[in-house]
Amino acid sequence: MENNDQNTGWSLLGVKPAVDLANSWIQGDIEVYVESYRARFEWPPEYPRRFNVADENTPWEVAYPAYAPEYFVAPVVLDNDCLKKADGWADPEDVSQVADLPTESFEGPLLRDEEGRPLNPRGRCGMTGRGLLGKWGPNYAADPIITRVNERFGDVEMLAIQRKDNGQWAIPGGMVDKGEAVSSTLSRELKEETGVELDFSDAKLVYQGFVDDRRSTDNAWIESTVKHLHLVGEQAEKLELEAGSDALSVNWLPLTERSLKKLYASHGYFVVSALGMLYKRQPDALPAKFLEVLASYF
Ligand code: RP5
Repeated sequence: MENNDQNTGWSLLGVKPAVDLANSWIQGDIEVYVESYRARFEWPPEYPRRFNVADENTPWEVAYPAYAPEYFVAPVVLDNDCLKKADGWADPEDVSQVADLPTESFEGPLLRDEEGRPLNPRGRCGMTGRGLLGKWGPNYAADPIITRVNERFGDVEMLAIQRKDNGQWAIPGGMVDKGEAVSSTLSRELKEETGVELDFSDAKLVYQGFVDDRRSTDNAWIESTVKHLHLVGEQAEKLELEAGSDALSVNWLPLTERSLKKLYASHGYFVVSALGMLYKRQPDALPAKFLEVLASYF
């Protein structure tokens, strides 16, 4: 007999265990956690080498007397100290001078070290200081995910930028400016990086929390609000794309197992989550063959 489960739409898949896993995850039975991997094993070229932290030594609760990470704050961060420069976007280097140092983030209450510096909720990263990040503690970002189905090829695509800093494809997200509402950041970043103007009032919330970004340190990291808009029909066709100053290029990126896994930071996970949520709300919004791609992410 043919292996076709008409009711679920998983019939073309031939990778049952992964599909079962994906299905359970889409139904909300499995919680996926964004772990720190890039935050421990990757870093931008201007960073010193990270201290190598094994999985079991990552949590702050685990005593690790041999831990001796380097302290690093990039010169561009020191040059943008808001107490020294009128339009500076960075906190002062002396953490005790930060007026509104957060005590909690999307990840919950924050620990501090003996100097009063906030501690990364995912544990040790192999480097102290702020690296390239301006804020002590959480540095808030916003990530607008825009997807569509390419009717010609039957692919699911996302509006993606190629980042200037490392050439990786990414969601066109960015940092939330001081006093800015996240909904404004989503549309501002999308416009600045892709030339596209969209209203996010109906966008679906996908995720709020830690991003596994290679700029992370023990004392500074990125947390993002991720929202999703899935475009259909003319709305998806008529957008005119223009790469902004932070992007090498902008394009509709076909989503495959490989392209999703190669996205910047935790962006692959965010996009898979957004599309899993869409599938749960509206199973016919995605071509059946795309479910294989979602399943392959696990
Ligand atoms: C990622 O870095 C976030 O998910 C967001 O996409 C991005 C913000 O940093 P910039 O693009 O402004 O460098 O961690």
